[in-house]
Amino acid sequence: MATLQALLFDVDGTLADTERDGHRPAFNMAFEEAGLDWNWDEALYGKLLEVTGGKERIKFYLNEFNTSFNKPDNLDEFVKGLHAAKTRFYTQLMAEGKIPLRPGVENLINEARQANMRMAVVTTTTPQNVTALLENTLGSDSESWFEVIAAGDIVPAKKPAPDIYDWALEQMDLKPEEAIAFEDSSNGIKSSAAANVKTIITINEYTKDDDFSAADLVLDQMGDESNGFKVLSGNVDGHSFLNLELVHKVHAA
Ligand code: XBP
Ligand code: MG
Repeated sequence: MATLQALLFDVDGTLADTERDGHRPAFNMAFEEAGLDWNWDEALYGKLLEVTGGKERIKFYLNEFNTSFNKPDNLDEFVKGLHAAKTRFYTQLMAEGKIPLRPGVENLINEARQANMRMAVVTTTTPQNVTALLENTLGSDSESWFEVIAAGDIVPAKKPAPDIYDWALEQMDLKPEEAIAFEDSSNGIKSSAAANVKTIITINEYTKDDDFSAADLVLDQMGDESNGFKVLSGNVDGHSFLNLELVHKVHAA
């Protein structure tokens, strides 16, 4: 059995509940600024989350939910412009500090740092968004705690493709069995599982009904001493919140 050497963190939905109150309003602000009457409400956004990547999600919306919109000839450029505005609004929202980390995330990251455990971020979101979230939650130097930030268009095929995990592992010179992933969604676990990385899931409102049969552990949250997790599937060996010891046990199981 390989020794656990690295924790690979998804961002959106895993580190923080960024989708409903971060990405979604930022998309809507970009649409309004561009003079579009599009509005992604919470229910519609849940459907749009089927597709990862903001630019890809806008195109999915046009193809499936707003088919009467008269698409410009230079659709890619149009979408790119909208998405750049969305990133600007999203990073502003993060700077306002409105989105906290999920319970237990900060403790686990601190524990991992103390243990010299290697860490990386593996996400489909834009790199600036990762920086904005980390700096405004864990502190200005926190991005440097992560050896690799695998994000956005760094690989053309986003999650659920395994490419972003493959890329991060290659950068870190690790085998899949030497790492463990933290994800929150079906697209996330499809990606980590296809890269053969064991995965711990913490669900959220948008992903609670997703298929997590490939997961090694499914929790409602990481939790901490005063606010434990609920176990949805898997063995926690008497633990009440996710600490590094339990992560090691899940990896070794
Ligand atoms: C995150 C995503 C991203 C964000 C938007 O998925 O699907 O598309 O919603 O990010 P995961 P951008 O948590 O699986 O990485 O607009 O920056 O693409
Ligand atoms: Mg996610």
